[in-house]
Amino acid sequence: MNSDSYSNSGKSNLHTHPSGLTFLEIEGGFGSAEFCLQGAHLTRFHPRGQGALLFLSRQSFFEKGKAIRGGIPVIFPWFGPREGHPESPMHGLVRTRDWKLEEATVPESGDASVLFSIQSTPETLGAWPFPFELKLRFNLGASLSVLWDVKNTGTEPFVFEQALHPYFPVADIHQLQVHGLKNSRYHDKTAGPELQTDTEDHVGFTRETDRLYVDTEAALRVDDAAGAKRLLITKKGSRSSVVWNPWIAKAAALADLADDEWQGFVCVEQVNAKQNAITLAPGRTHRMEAAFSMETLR
Ligand code: TA6
Repeated sequence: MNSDSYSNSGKSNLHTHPSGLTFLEIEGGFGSAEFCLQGAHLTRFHPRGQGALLFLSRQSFFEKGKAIRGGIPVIFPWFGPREGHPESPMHGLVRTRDWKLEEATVPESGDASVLFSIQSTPETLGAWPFPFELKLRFNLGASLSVLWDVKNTGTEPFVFEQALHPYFPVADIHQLQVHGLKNSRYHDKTAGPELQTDTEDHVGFTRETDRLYVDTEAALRVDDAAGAKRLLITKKGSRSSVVWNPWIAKAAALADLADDEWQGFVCVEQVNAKQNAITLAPGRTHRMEAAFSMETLR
C-alpha cells in the first residue's frame, strides 16, 4: 500500500511498526494526526495551534490483536463484556481487527478527511453470526468530527451496541467537571444494576467513576479548570453516554496504563448500549455522528 494514492499535497505516510501494526501519519494545515489501521484507531490528533485533543497511555500496548490504551477505540457489536459469552473479548470484534484505509485527503490548507471500512468475515461470522459493513470517516480541522455508518448486509435483522470510546487528556481529574447529564438516568458499574438518576449539576471525580447514561442525546461540556480548557462534545444517532475514570486501584491493575496516569485523562464516550442497543433491518444503515472541539479558558 503506498501513501501517494491516499492523499494530495499535505503529508501522508503509511508505515509499519515493529509489531507489524500499520500506522497512517498525516500533517497539513489542519495540524497532525496518527491512525492505527488496526481498529481504525485515531491514536493522536493535534489541531494546529492547539494541544493534543486525545490522551494516549505511555504504557499502551502496540501489538496485533491487543487494544490500544487511549485515542478513540471503536467498539462494535457489543459494549463491555458480551452478555452470555464470557469467552468473547471486551468491547466487541473490530477494535483489534485491521480496517481498510479507503481514503486520506490531506490538503495543504483546510480540513483533512480519512475514511476507513471493515466488513464481516467468516471469522467474525463465527463469533457473531450477522453480516455487516462499517464505514468510519474522520474530519480533522480546528475540531474533530466522526461519522460512523453501520450497515446490515445480511438477510436478518440484528441488534448491536456500539461506542466511540475517546480518551481525553486532563490537567487534574480532581478538578474536572462534566456538564450536561443532570436529570439523566445511568447504570453505575461500580454499584448495583438498578438505574439511578443524576441530580447533580455536573459529574465530578472523587473515586472510580464508570457510568453508562441512557436515553440522552445531550451535548456535553468537559471543564478542565486546572488545564484552563473546555471540551465541547455533540452527537447524533447516539442515545447513551459513558463517563469513565478508573481512579487509583483500577489504574494500578491495568498493565497498559502507568499507575499515575489515572489523574490525567477522562473517557467521555458516545454510545448505544443496553436499552439503547439498536435493531437494524436487513439492508439498512444506522449513522452515528460525534464532534469534539476545544476552547481555552483564560
Ligand atoms: O467505557 C468504560 C469501560 O467499559 C470501563 O468499564 C472499562 O472497562 C473501560 O471501558 C476500558 O475497557 P478496556 O477493555 O479498554 O480496558
